[in-house]
Amino acid sequence: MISINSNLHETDPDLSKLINQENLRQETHLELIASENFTSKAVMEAQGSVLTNKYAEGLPNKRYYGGCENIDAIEQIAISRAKKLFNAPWVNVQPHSGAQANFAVFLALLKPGDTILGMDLSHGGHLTHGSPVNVSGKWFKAVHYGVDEKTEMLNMEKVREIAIQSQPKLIICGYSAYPRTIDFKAFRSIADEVGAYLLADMAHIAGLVASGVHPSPIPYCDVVTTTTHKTLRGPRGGLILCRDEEFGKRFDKAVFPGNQGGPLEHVIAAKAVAFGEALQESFISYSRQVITNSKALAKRIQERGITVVSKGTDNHIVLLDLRSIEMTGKKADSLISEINITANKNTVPFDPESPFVTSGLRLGTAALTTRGFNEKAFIEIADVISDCLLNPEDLSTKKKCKERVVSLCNRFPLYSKN
Ligand code: DSN
Repeated sequence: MISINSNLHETDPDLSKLINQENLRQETHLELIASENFTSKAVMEAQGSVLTNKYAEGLPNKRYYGGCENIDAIEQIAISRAKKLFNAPWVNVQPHSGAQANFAVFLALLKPGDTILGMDLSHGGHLTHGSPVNVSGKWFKAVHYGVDEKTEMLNMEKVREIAIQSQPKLIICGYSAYPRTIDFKAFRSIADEVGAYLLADMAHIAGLVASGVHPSPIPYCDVVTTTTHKTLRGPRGGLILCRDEEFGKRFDKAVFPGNQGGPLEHVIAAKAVAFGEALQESFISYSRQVITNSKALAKRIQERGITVVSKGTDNHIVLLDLRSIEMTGKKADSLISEINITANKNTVPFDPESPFVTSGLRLGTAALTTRGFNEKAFIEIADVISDCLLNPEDLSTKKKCKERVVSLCNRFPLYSKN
């Protein structure tokens, strides 16, 4: 008989088997999706705890439910650690995701029909920054800036011109496929000039910001959103930060009751664990290594004759422009998946292909750096990817590439067995 004390493999063997298979997949594949990472066992332990049973609508010590004394202490730890980590006077740790954090900001600062200015999705922006298929593009008048066609980097004078022309109420910076440093100070000056609020969505670079290896948006932006699971290496979730405590209260209301009900306190506990880990010295070394690895990967791939967007990287992202080898992102994605490498096809700036086909492949170094991969290992990964993409029809190359991937995975095991 199944009881609440039964283990998953007794209650639901099918699901248990699939989780074990996914565990094996993660161990035996090279994870290069730029938005993914591997959390610690401690983070997963907190997330898989009894905290999942508890309702706690409201904020610490201001709840709509009884029995919240432990939850309050846990959420308060998450808040204090996030404040310390990002040097932010106000934070809300409750957003279920980055998309919901962004929506809470829109709810707090905008009315339907207002103009927002963000980066074009096809140039590296995010769905929630005004894409026509997202609520941000349906309910607001979304205007976009892109990167410069020649440098494939942001041209702040061009962003300024578009801002002056469109007079947005909110300017969004922070991206999903932009490999270069973001000049938050320049964005602030444009926002001031046109009287707009400034939002940084630092989801991709949050871990790098926490470690001080990328400039922080906090001093320059009215509000900052992030996910917690990318370079920050926490559980899947969102976070809102702000430099002004009074202003921050608007976002508290927009998260709850504006946009969410009961917070996921088990996830908030896991966020607290991750923030605690990110406050350690070792996390700074980790973030530095993420960038060292990324630069090594970009350099080697370019030496092998594959174009890298903007000719390099300053963060964890390396975006390949496969037009240089007359291949689509879709084909490249499928080729590397055959040799146990996981990444994603991605548009490149001014891409002639559709978002489903694309001309790019987005790679990221955060996850494998957690596994212990150093720049030497990343040079080997660059060679394996190049061999695979440059010889798409050669079965013997494919076989050798896969053997090298297996050997790399064995050399850098993911989770210990105990
Ligand atoms: N879809 C995520 C990414 O892969 O960058 C961002 O939300």
